Amino acid sequence: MAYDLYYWPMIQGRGEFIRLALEEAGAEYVDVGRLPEADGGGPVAIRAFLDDTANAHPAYAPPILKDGNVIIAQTTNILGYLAPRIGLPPEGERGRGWANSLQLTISDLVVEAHDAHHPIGSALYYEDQVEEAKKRTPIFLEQRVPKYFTYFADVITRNGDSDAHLIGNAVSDADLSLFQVIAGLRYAYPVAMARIEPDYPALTALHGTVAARPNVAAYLASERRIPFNEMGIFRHYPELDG
Ligand SMILES: N[C@@H](CCC(=O)N[C@@H](CS)C(=O)NCC(=O)O)C(=O)O
Repeated sequence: MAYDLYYWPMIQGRGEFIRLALEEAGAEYVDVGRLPEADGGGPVAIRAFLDDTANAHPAYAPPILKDGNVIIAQTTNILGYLAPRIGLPPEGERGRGWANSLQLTISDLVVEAHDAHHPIGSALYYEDQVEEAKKRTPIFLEQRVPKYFTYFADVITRNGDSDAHLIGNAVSDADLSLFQVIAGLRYAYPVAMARIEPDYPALTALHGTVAARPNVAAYLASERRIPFNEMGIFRHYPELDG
């Protein structure tokens, strides 16, 4: 039976971490929000799912995964549930605990990436907080990104795999998520990333390893991959780059 992914259809957002895992594994899934409204999709379907009072385990926010009558929310939680079921490593309690630690750290970085352009409030327009974003983004790029990158590059080095995986010698859900963050930061900050990334060749190698996976490459080239845009987590505002 196909998994149902409930996520906003106009952005990659946090739904992309789930899409990438499902795509790499070749798992069958329905991206409910991207179906036409006439077929039960669109943002209306996501809203209706969130508001469904019959749901005993209501989710606070998308992404949400439905597997039969199992409903799971929170990106890292979803990936922890999905990975062993769709054949993504690592296996076992110890391995999954490590993967989840990495996913939660990636998720912290994702929050900071979002808050760099929305430092005052996510419900406000970017235009209403540009001046604050201009103060926060240099700190994000000069202090926080290098600190996270140093950490992840160290994890790759300690893992010791020549293809730059975070865990073991095969692509895990953690690799897929870190790939997405690197891709997002490259989109949002081409100038700054051209300066920062060369200090972290292990991360460039991980990005290349994941992008070359046949299922990932096919997905990235397909219409299923929503282009980055200025509604998502990683937004390109030239005045914040550099
Ligand atoms: N910690 C949650 C965050 C979920 C989240 O913030 N979802 C966003 C879209 S990416 C949303 O719709 N948020 C609505 C809100 O926070 O009010 C996760 O990792 O899944």
